Amino acid sequence: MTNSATISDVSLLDELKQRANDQLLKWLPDTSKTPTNLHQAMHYAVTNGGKRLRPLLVYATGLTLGAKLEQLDTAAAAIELIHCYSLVHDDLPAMDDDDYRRGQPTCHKAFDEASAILVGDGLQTRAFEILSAPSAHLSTQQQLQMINTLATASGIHGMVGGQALDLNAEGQTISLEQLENIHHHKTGALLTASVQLGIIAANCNDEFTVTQLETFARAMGLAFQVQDDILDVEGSLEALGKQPGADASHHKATYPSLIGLDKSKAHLQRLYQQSLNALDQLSQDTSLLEHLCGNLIERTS
Ligand code: GRG
Repeated sequence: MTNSATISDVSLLDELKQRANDQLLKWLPDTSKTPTNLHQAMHYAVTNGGKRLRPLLVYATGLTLGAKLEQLDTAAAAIELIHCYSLVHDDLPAMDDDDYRRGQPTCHKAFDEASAILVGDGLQTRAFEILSAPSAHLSTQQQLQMINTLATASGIHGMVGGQALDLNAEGQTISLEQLENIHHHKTGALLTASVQLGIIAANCNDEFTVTQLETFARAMGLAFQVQDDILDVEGSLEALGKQPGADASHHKATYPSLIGLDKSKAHLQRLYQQSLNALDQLSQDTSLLEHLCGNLIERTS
């Protein structure tokens, strides 16, 4: 493993988060080179905190299946670049119009709107640039599969499509089924892609293993969103790094608004169990993925 931690050691997650941060710094543009304002804004949008959940899922899945860290590095960085771009664009006045993200002014507040749009564009294209660059650790077939997986999950069939559904639903009465569909696209697709990137890096073609991991990812992705909705009701400004109550003020349908807080919490526990059950079926040591999933359910930010 990285230093001394083994796959069942919780401290490995801290080491992997550090590795993800190092990778991101490696691929971000030089802030002393022109256009310096764009490069500085890109740094700001990526290095302003963040749990690095998606890179951690890439590393944890890959390591569980026997991949080497070097085979996971570009995928881990690329998916976080996509996630950071989505947050910058989501915070823009034309979308959620948020002033704070990760406890600091949003990118368009710290810089300006035009810069924030370009930051998102620059981060997104950089993700595919690094995934497609010549690699000493991945075959071209693996690279192509990774690019296809990330593009599909982040584009119209995934996150971008989900964001459109979400914007269309503002102020509307929607069913629980419609809400789940929005979340599977808007946030679930990228979380599932994180697991799929780890599977590709490990060259795992075992159908049963892939199905169980995708079942895990789907349940965990939804659990992540239910927890996000609960935090928007019960979370604090300090822990969240943004104002709670944003969903209600945007008249957004959420789990608490549709089924109430208690039922939302019970639903979260059910989804957590489903994700653990899927991992339980696997012959590999899945303790790293279990730790990560547990952290996610208990998160306060
Ligand atoms: C603008 C195309 C486009 C898409 C935006 C994901 C998304 C789509 C918007 C984010 C809106 C939001 C707050 C959704 C709730 C779930 C979520 C993605 C929370 C933020 O992710 P974390 O908790 O963030 O992983 P950190 O800051 O830890 O990286």
